[in-house]
Amino acid sequence: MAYEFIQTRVEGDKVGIITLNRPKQLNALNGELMREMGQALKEFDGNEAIGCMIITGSEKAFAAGADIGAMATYSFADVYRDDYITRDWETIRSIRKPVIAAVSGFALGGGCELAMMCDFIIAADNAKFGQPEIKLGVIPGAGGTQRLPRAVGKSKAMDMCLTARMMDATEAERAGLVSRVVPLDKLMDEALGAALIICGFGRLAVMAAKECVNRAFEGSLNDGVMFERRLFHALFATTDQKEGMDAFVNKRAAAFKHQ
Ligand code: CO8
Repeated sequence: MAYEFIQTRVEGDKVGIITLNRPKQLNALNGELMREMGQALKEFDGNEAIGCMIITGSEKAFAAGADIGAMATYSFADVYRDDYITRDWETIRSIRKPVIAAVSGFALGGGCELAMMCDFIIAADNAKFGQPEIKLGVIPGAGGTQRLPRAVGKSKAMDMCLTARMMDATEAERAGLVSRVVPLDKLMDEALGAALIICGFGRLAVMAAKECVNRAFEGSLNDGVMFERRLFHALFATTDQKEGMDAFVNKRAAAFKHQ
């Protein structure tokens, strides 16, 4: 299957690898990319030969967030009526085989959220994680306000969401956001090694372990994510969202009016 915004390949006949492929936009996540990723994940999940998947980006960016240019002019009515952006982001949650995020470079906004939707994160030493949506006059919209506190605790999650600061790989490992940090040139070897170990175990036990850990992690997450989505969509009714995103697109500082 040929995709426009992702590349797929199979390693060792059993590990499905999805590489985000919008390098000029630092792998900014648009609707079509997320649709393609959902399709690729579902195909690997349904392929008897595949035992584990890896999602990765480029050296500079896993993904620098949802595509701000695409979102900049949307109204509340647009995003709420069409469940815009959020629609195709949920596919990954229905995947039953393990999905590893191999993160190098920026994992910001929706990019950080995508990494957190994977089962675990292996980071290169140049990885940077952040939820900078507040700078755009919005908030995380794909589970960031729910998964980040569960991963790193309330204080650090508040710090990240309210100040928009980035966390480097060392801090991310210390805080429990990522499971391992490796030198950049070893990232894919490390992720592939972990995936092949998983593939060597019984498929049913692997799926059951994933399901159970998620059960522990996701109690009442649905409510949290729905709540977050309504507020994320509602922020498209504000002047500050238009200002924040227009400022980014036009490469100028935002002047928020708090309305
Ligand atoms: N969207 C669109 N384009 C982007 C994005 C983005 N998120 N990030 C970078 N780009 C583009 C830039 O516009 C630039 O394009 P061009 O070359 O045409 O000017 C190109 O990528 C390279 O970027 P920079 O020149 O800015 O590269 P730098 O190395 O100077 O900076 C940064 C890298 C720090 C990553 C910077 O690009 C940046 O701050 N990007 C935006 C990060 C951000 O705010 N992310 C959050 C986006 S909002 C979001 O993710 C909401 C999630 C909601 C999900 C809801 C779904 C359910």
